[in-house]
Amino acid sequence: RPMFSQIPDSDLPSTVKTSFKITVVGVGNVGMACAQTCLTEDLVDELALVDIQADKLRGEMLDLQHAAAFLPRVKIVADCSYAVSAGSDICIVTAGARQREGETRLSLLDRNLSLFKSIIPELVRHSPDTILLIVSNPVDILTHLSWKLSGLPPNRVIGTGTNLDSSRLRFLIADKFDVNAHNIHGYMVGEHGDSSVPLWSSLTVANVPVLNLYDKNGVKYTKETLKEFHEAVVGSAYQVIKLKGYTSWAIGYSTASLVKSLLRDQRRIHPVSVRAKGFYGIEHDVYLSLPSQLGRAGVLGVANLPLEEDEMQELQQSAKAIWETQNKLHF
Ligand code: 6V0
Repeated sequence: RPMFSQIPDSDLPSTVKTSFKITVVGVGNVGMACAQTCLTEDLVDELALVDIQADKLRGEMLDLQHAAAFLPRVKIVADCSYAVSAGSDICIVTAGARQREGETRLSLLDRNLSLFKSIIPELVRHSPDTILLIVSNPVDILTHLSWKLSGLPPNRVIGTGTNLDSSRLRFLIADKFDVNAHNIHGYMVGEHGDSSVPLWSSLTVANVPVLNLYDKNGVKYTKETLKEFHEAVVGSAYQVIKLKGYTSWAIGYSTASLVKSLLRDQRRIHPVSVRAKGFYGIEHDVYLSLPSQLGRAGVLGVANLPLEEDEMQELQQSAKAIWETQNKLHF
């Protein structure tokens, strides 16, 4: 079978741009971490910020502008009106109610639903060629909703999904083996959060399958013994929220890494939330994370990894869990 399956209806930009604009909607902890990381990584030429809190918005804009002497030259603008976002190559949406201590991502949904109805059509009206990158939770359902509301082809509506969960997993495994996380290759797929699926069968440490390795006591790693890593990943957002009230830095870096792959046409594979119907035997019309190749046109394809039977079943379960919640909504 081919390495990649193409996203249906994908469109390619006809011109090559060298100057990029991004918009960040929501200048809370997450939005500002995304904005700051994109600036630090020199990914944009113009940054627009949008929020409903006019004072906070202006304060954040000024604070970033005052870093001009330490950053590459970037035009930074902000307004409550979406006109300020016109001509964006990527719109990052972080607006929304924040997850409260102990609150599941899915229970956030109701609070974020009506908000998106006011945000997404406005973004697309001012930037018809944009790629939408959704961060707000529950990210998979809100990305699906954004796709519906936007009228854009599915390859241009992407959720940050398990890009962050996968980084958390790689960090924990790297820590265990005392190696650089870049030497850990592996993905978590499915729902961002509670029903996420770690693909242990393809996770490698310096190219050696983790399931071939032994721990310090000479005990071979198995899917069973690796379970604690998955549990730690699922619990890590709750843990950080309990400790500091919100999560921000890791999602900021995670989002900037996606922006880089998209704007710079890097064609790297990221586990991000894409329209999953038709891939890996998924029949439900849901967005969830699959290893996806990202480039200037958005999602270029979905990598066909060999999944073991139990992994495939868990992925189907994750799709079903999202579908059941999504079905209760009236879009
Ligand atoms: P926050 O600090 O409360 O910021 C939210 C911002 O959104 C505030 O500045 C609000 O004023 C603004 N806002 C609210 N309504 C609107 C609107 N209609 N239009 C424009 N702006 C609006 O929250 P925080 O930044 O901590 O989190 C934002 C979202 O990111 C939440 O939904 C989180 O659950 C989600 N996260 C998603 C992650 C992921 O991996 N996908 C990770 C972390 C947080």
